[in-house]
Amino acid sequence: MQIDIISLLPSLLESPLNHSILKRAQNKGLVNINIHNLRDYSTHKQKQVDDYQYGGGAGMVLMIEPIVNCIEYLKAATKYDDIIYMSPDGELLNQNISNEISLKKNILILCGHYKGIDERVREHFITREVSIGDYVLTGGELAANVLIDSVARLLPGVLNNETSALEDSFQDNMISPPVYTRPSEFRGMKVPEILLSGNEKLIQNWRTEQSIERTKKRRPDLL
Ligand code: 6GU
Repeated sequence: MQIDIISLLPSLLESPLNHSILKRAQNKGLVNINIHNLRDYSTHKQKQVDDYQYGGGAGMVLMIEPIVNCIEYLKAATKYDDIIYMSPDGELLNQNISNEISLKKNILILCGHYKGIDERVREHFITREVSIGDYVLTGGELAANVLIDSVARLLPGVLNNETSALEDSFQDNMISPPVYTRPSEFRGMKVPEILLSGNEKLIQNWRTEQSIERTKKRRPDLL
């Protein structure tokens, strides 16, 4: 999969992409992630990328020209399955959306800033708008990192255990059961006996039960 990101703050995106699982996924060639600095596509002398909004009001708006310059430059080399704008008024990210996006070959993600971007970009160039929750961030970068992380870990070969993404919370609209590791007893706090029993069938049943109980209690909206 190829993921291109357009951002005014590339360094804000970098760290999460260059550690642990995402770093390994890129090194293995399972995902190719490129960050493009929007400012490089400004044709202004001062590399301006934002301006006051028509009609008045506080807050700067990202201008259409540098964004379209950048999108068109990238589109000349790559055919994108989706051009995604990260925005708090987009569709709310969930596991289904991450699964769906993980099946695409090439995606382009645009991170907004300030008051937003010129609406004409959204109307004519963006194919999908994604939000990571009902709260406002200073820009789309952190949200893009969340989206990319949730998508990249689903790509074949990215996680060590082939089945582990399938058993995630939310993958079947259920919360995962609790997990434990050694020691089996710590300051009198014990691991549930059944997990030490070695009986796979009983353990599987227990996990399913726990999963249902937790979902009922914590996220009844999922049931
Ligand atoms: Cl995608 N962007 C911003 N700026 N704020 C958000 C968001 C995105 N998702 C939730 N809040």
